[in-house]
Amino acid sequence: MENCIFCKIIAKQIPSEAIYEDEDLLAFKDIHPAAPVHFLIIPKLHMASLADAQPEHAELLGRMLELAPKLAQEQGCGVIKNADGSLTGGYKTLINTGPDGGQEVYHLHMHVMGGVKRQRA
Ligand code: DGP
Repeated sequence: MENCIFCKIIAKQIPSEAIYEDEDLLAFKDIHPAAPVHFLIIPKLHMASLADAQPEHAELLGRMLELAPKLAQEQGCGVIKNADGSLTGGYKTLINTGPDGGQEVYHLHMHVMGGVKRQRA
């Protein structure tokens, strides 16, 4: 998609710090991190926002959700089950959608943010 900054990142016309890539998805570090670990997962298919998702995109969206915990684990903020059964670690996943949702870049993306203790939203 012309003039889409994330399509340009996918096409390697703009550099990014990629942490994962396959034929359908790309994950790269956010340029303005809001947490010690902050990366974005995007589909290579240009879709402006979650509001444009159609039933045929269900598998792609599911793959984005499936990838988040794997990459969070690799990036050092995965959920850890302790010997006593308690949990530590973890991360926040966020999809800003539309102007009132705080979306700035109109290519669907999921934020994954971790590495800091947070209050519940
Ligand atoms: P959102 O408000 O959900 O649309 O957030 C867009 C995010 O994209 C924001 O946290 C900053 C990030 N971002 C914008 N431009 C670039 C870029 O050129 N490279 C990288 N790595 N991240 C970008």
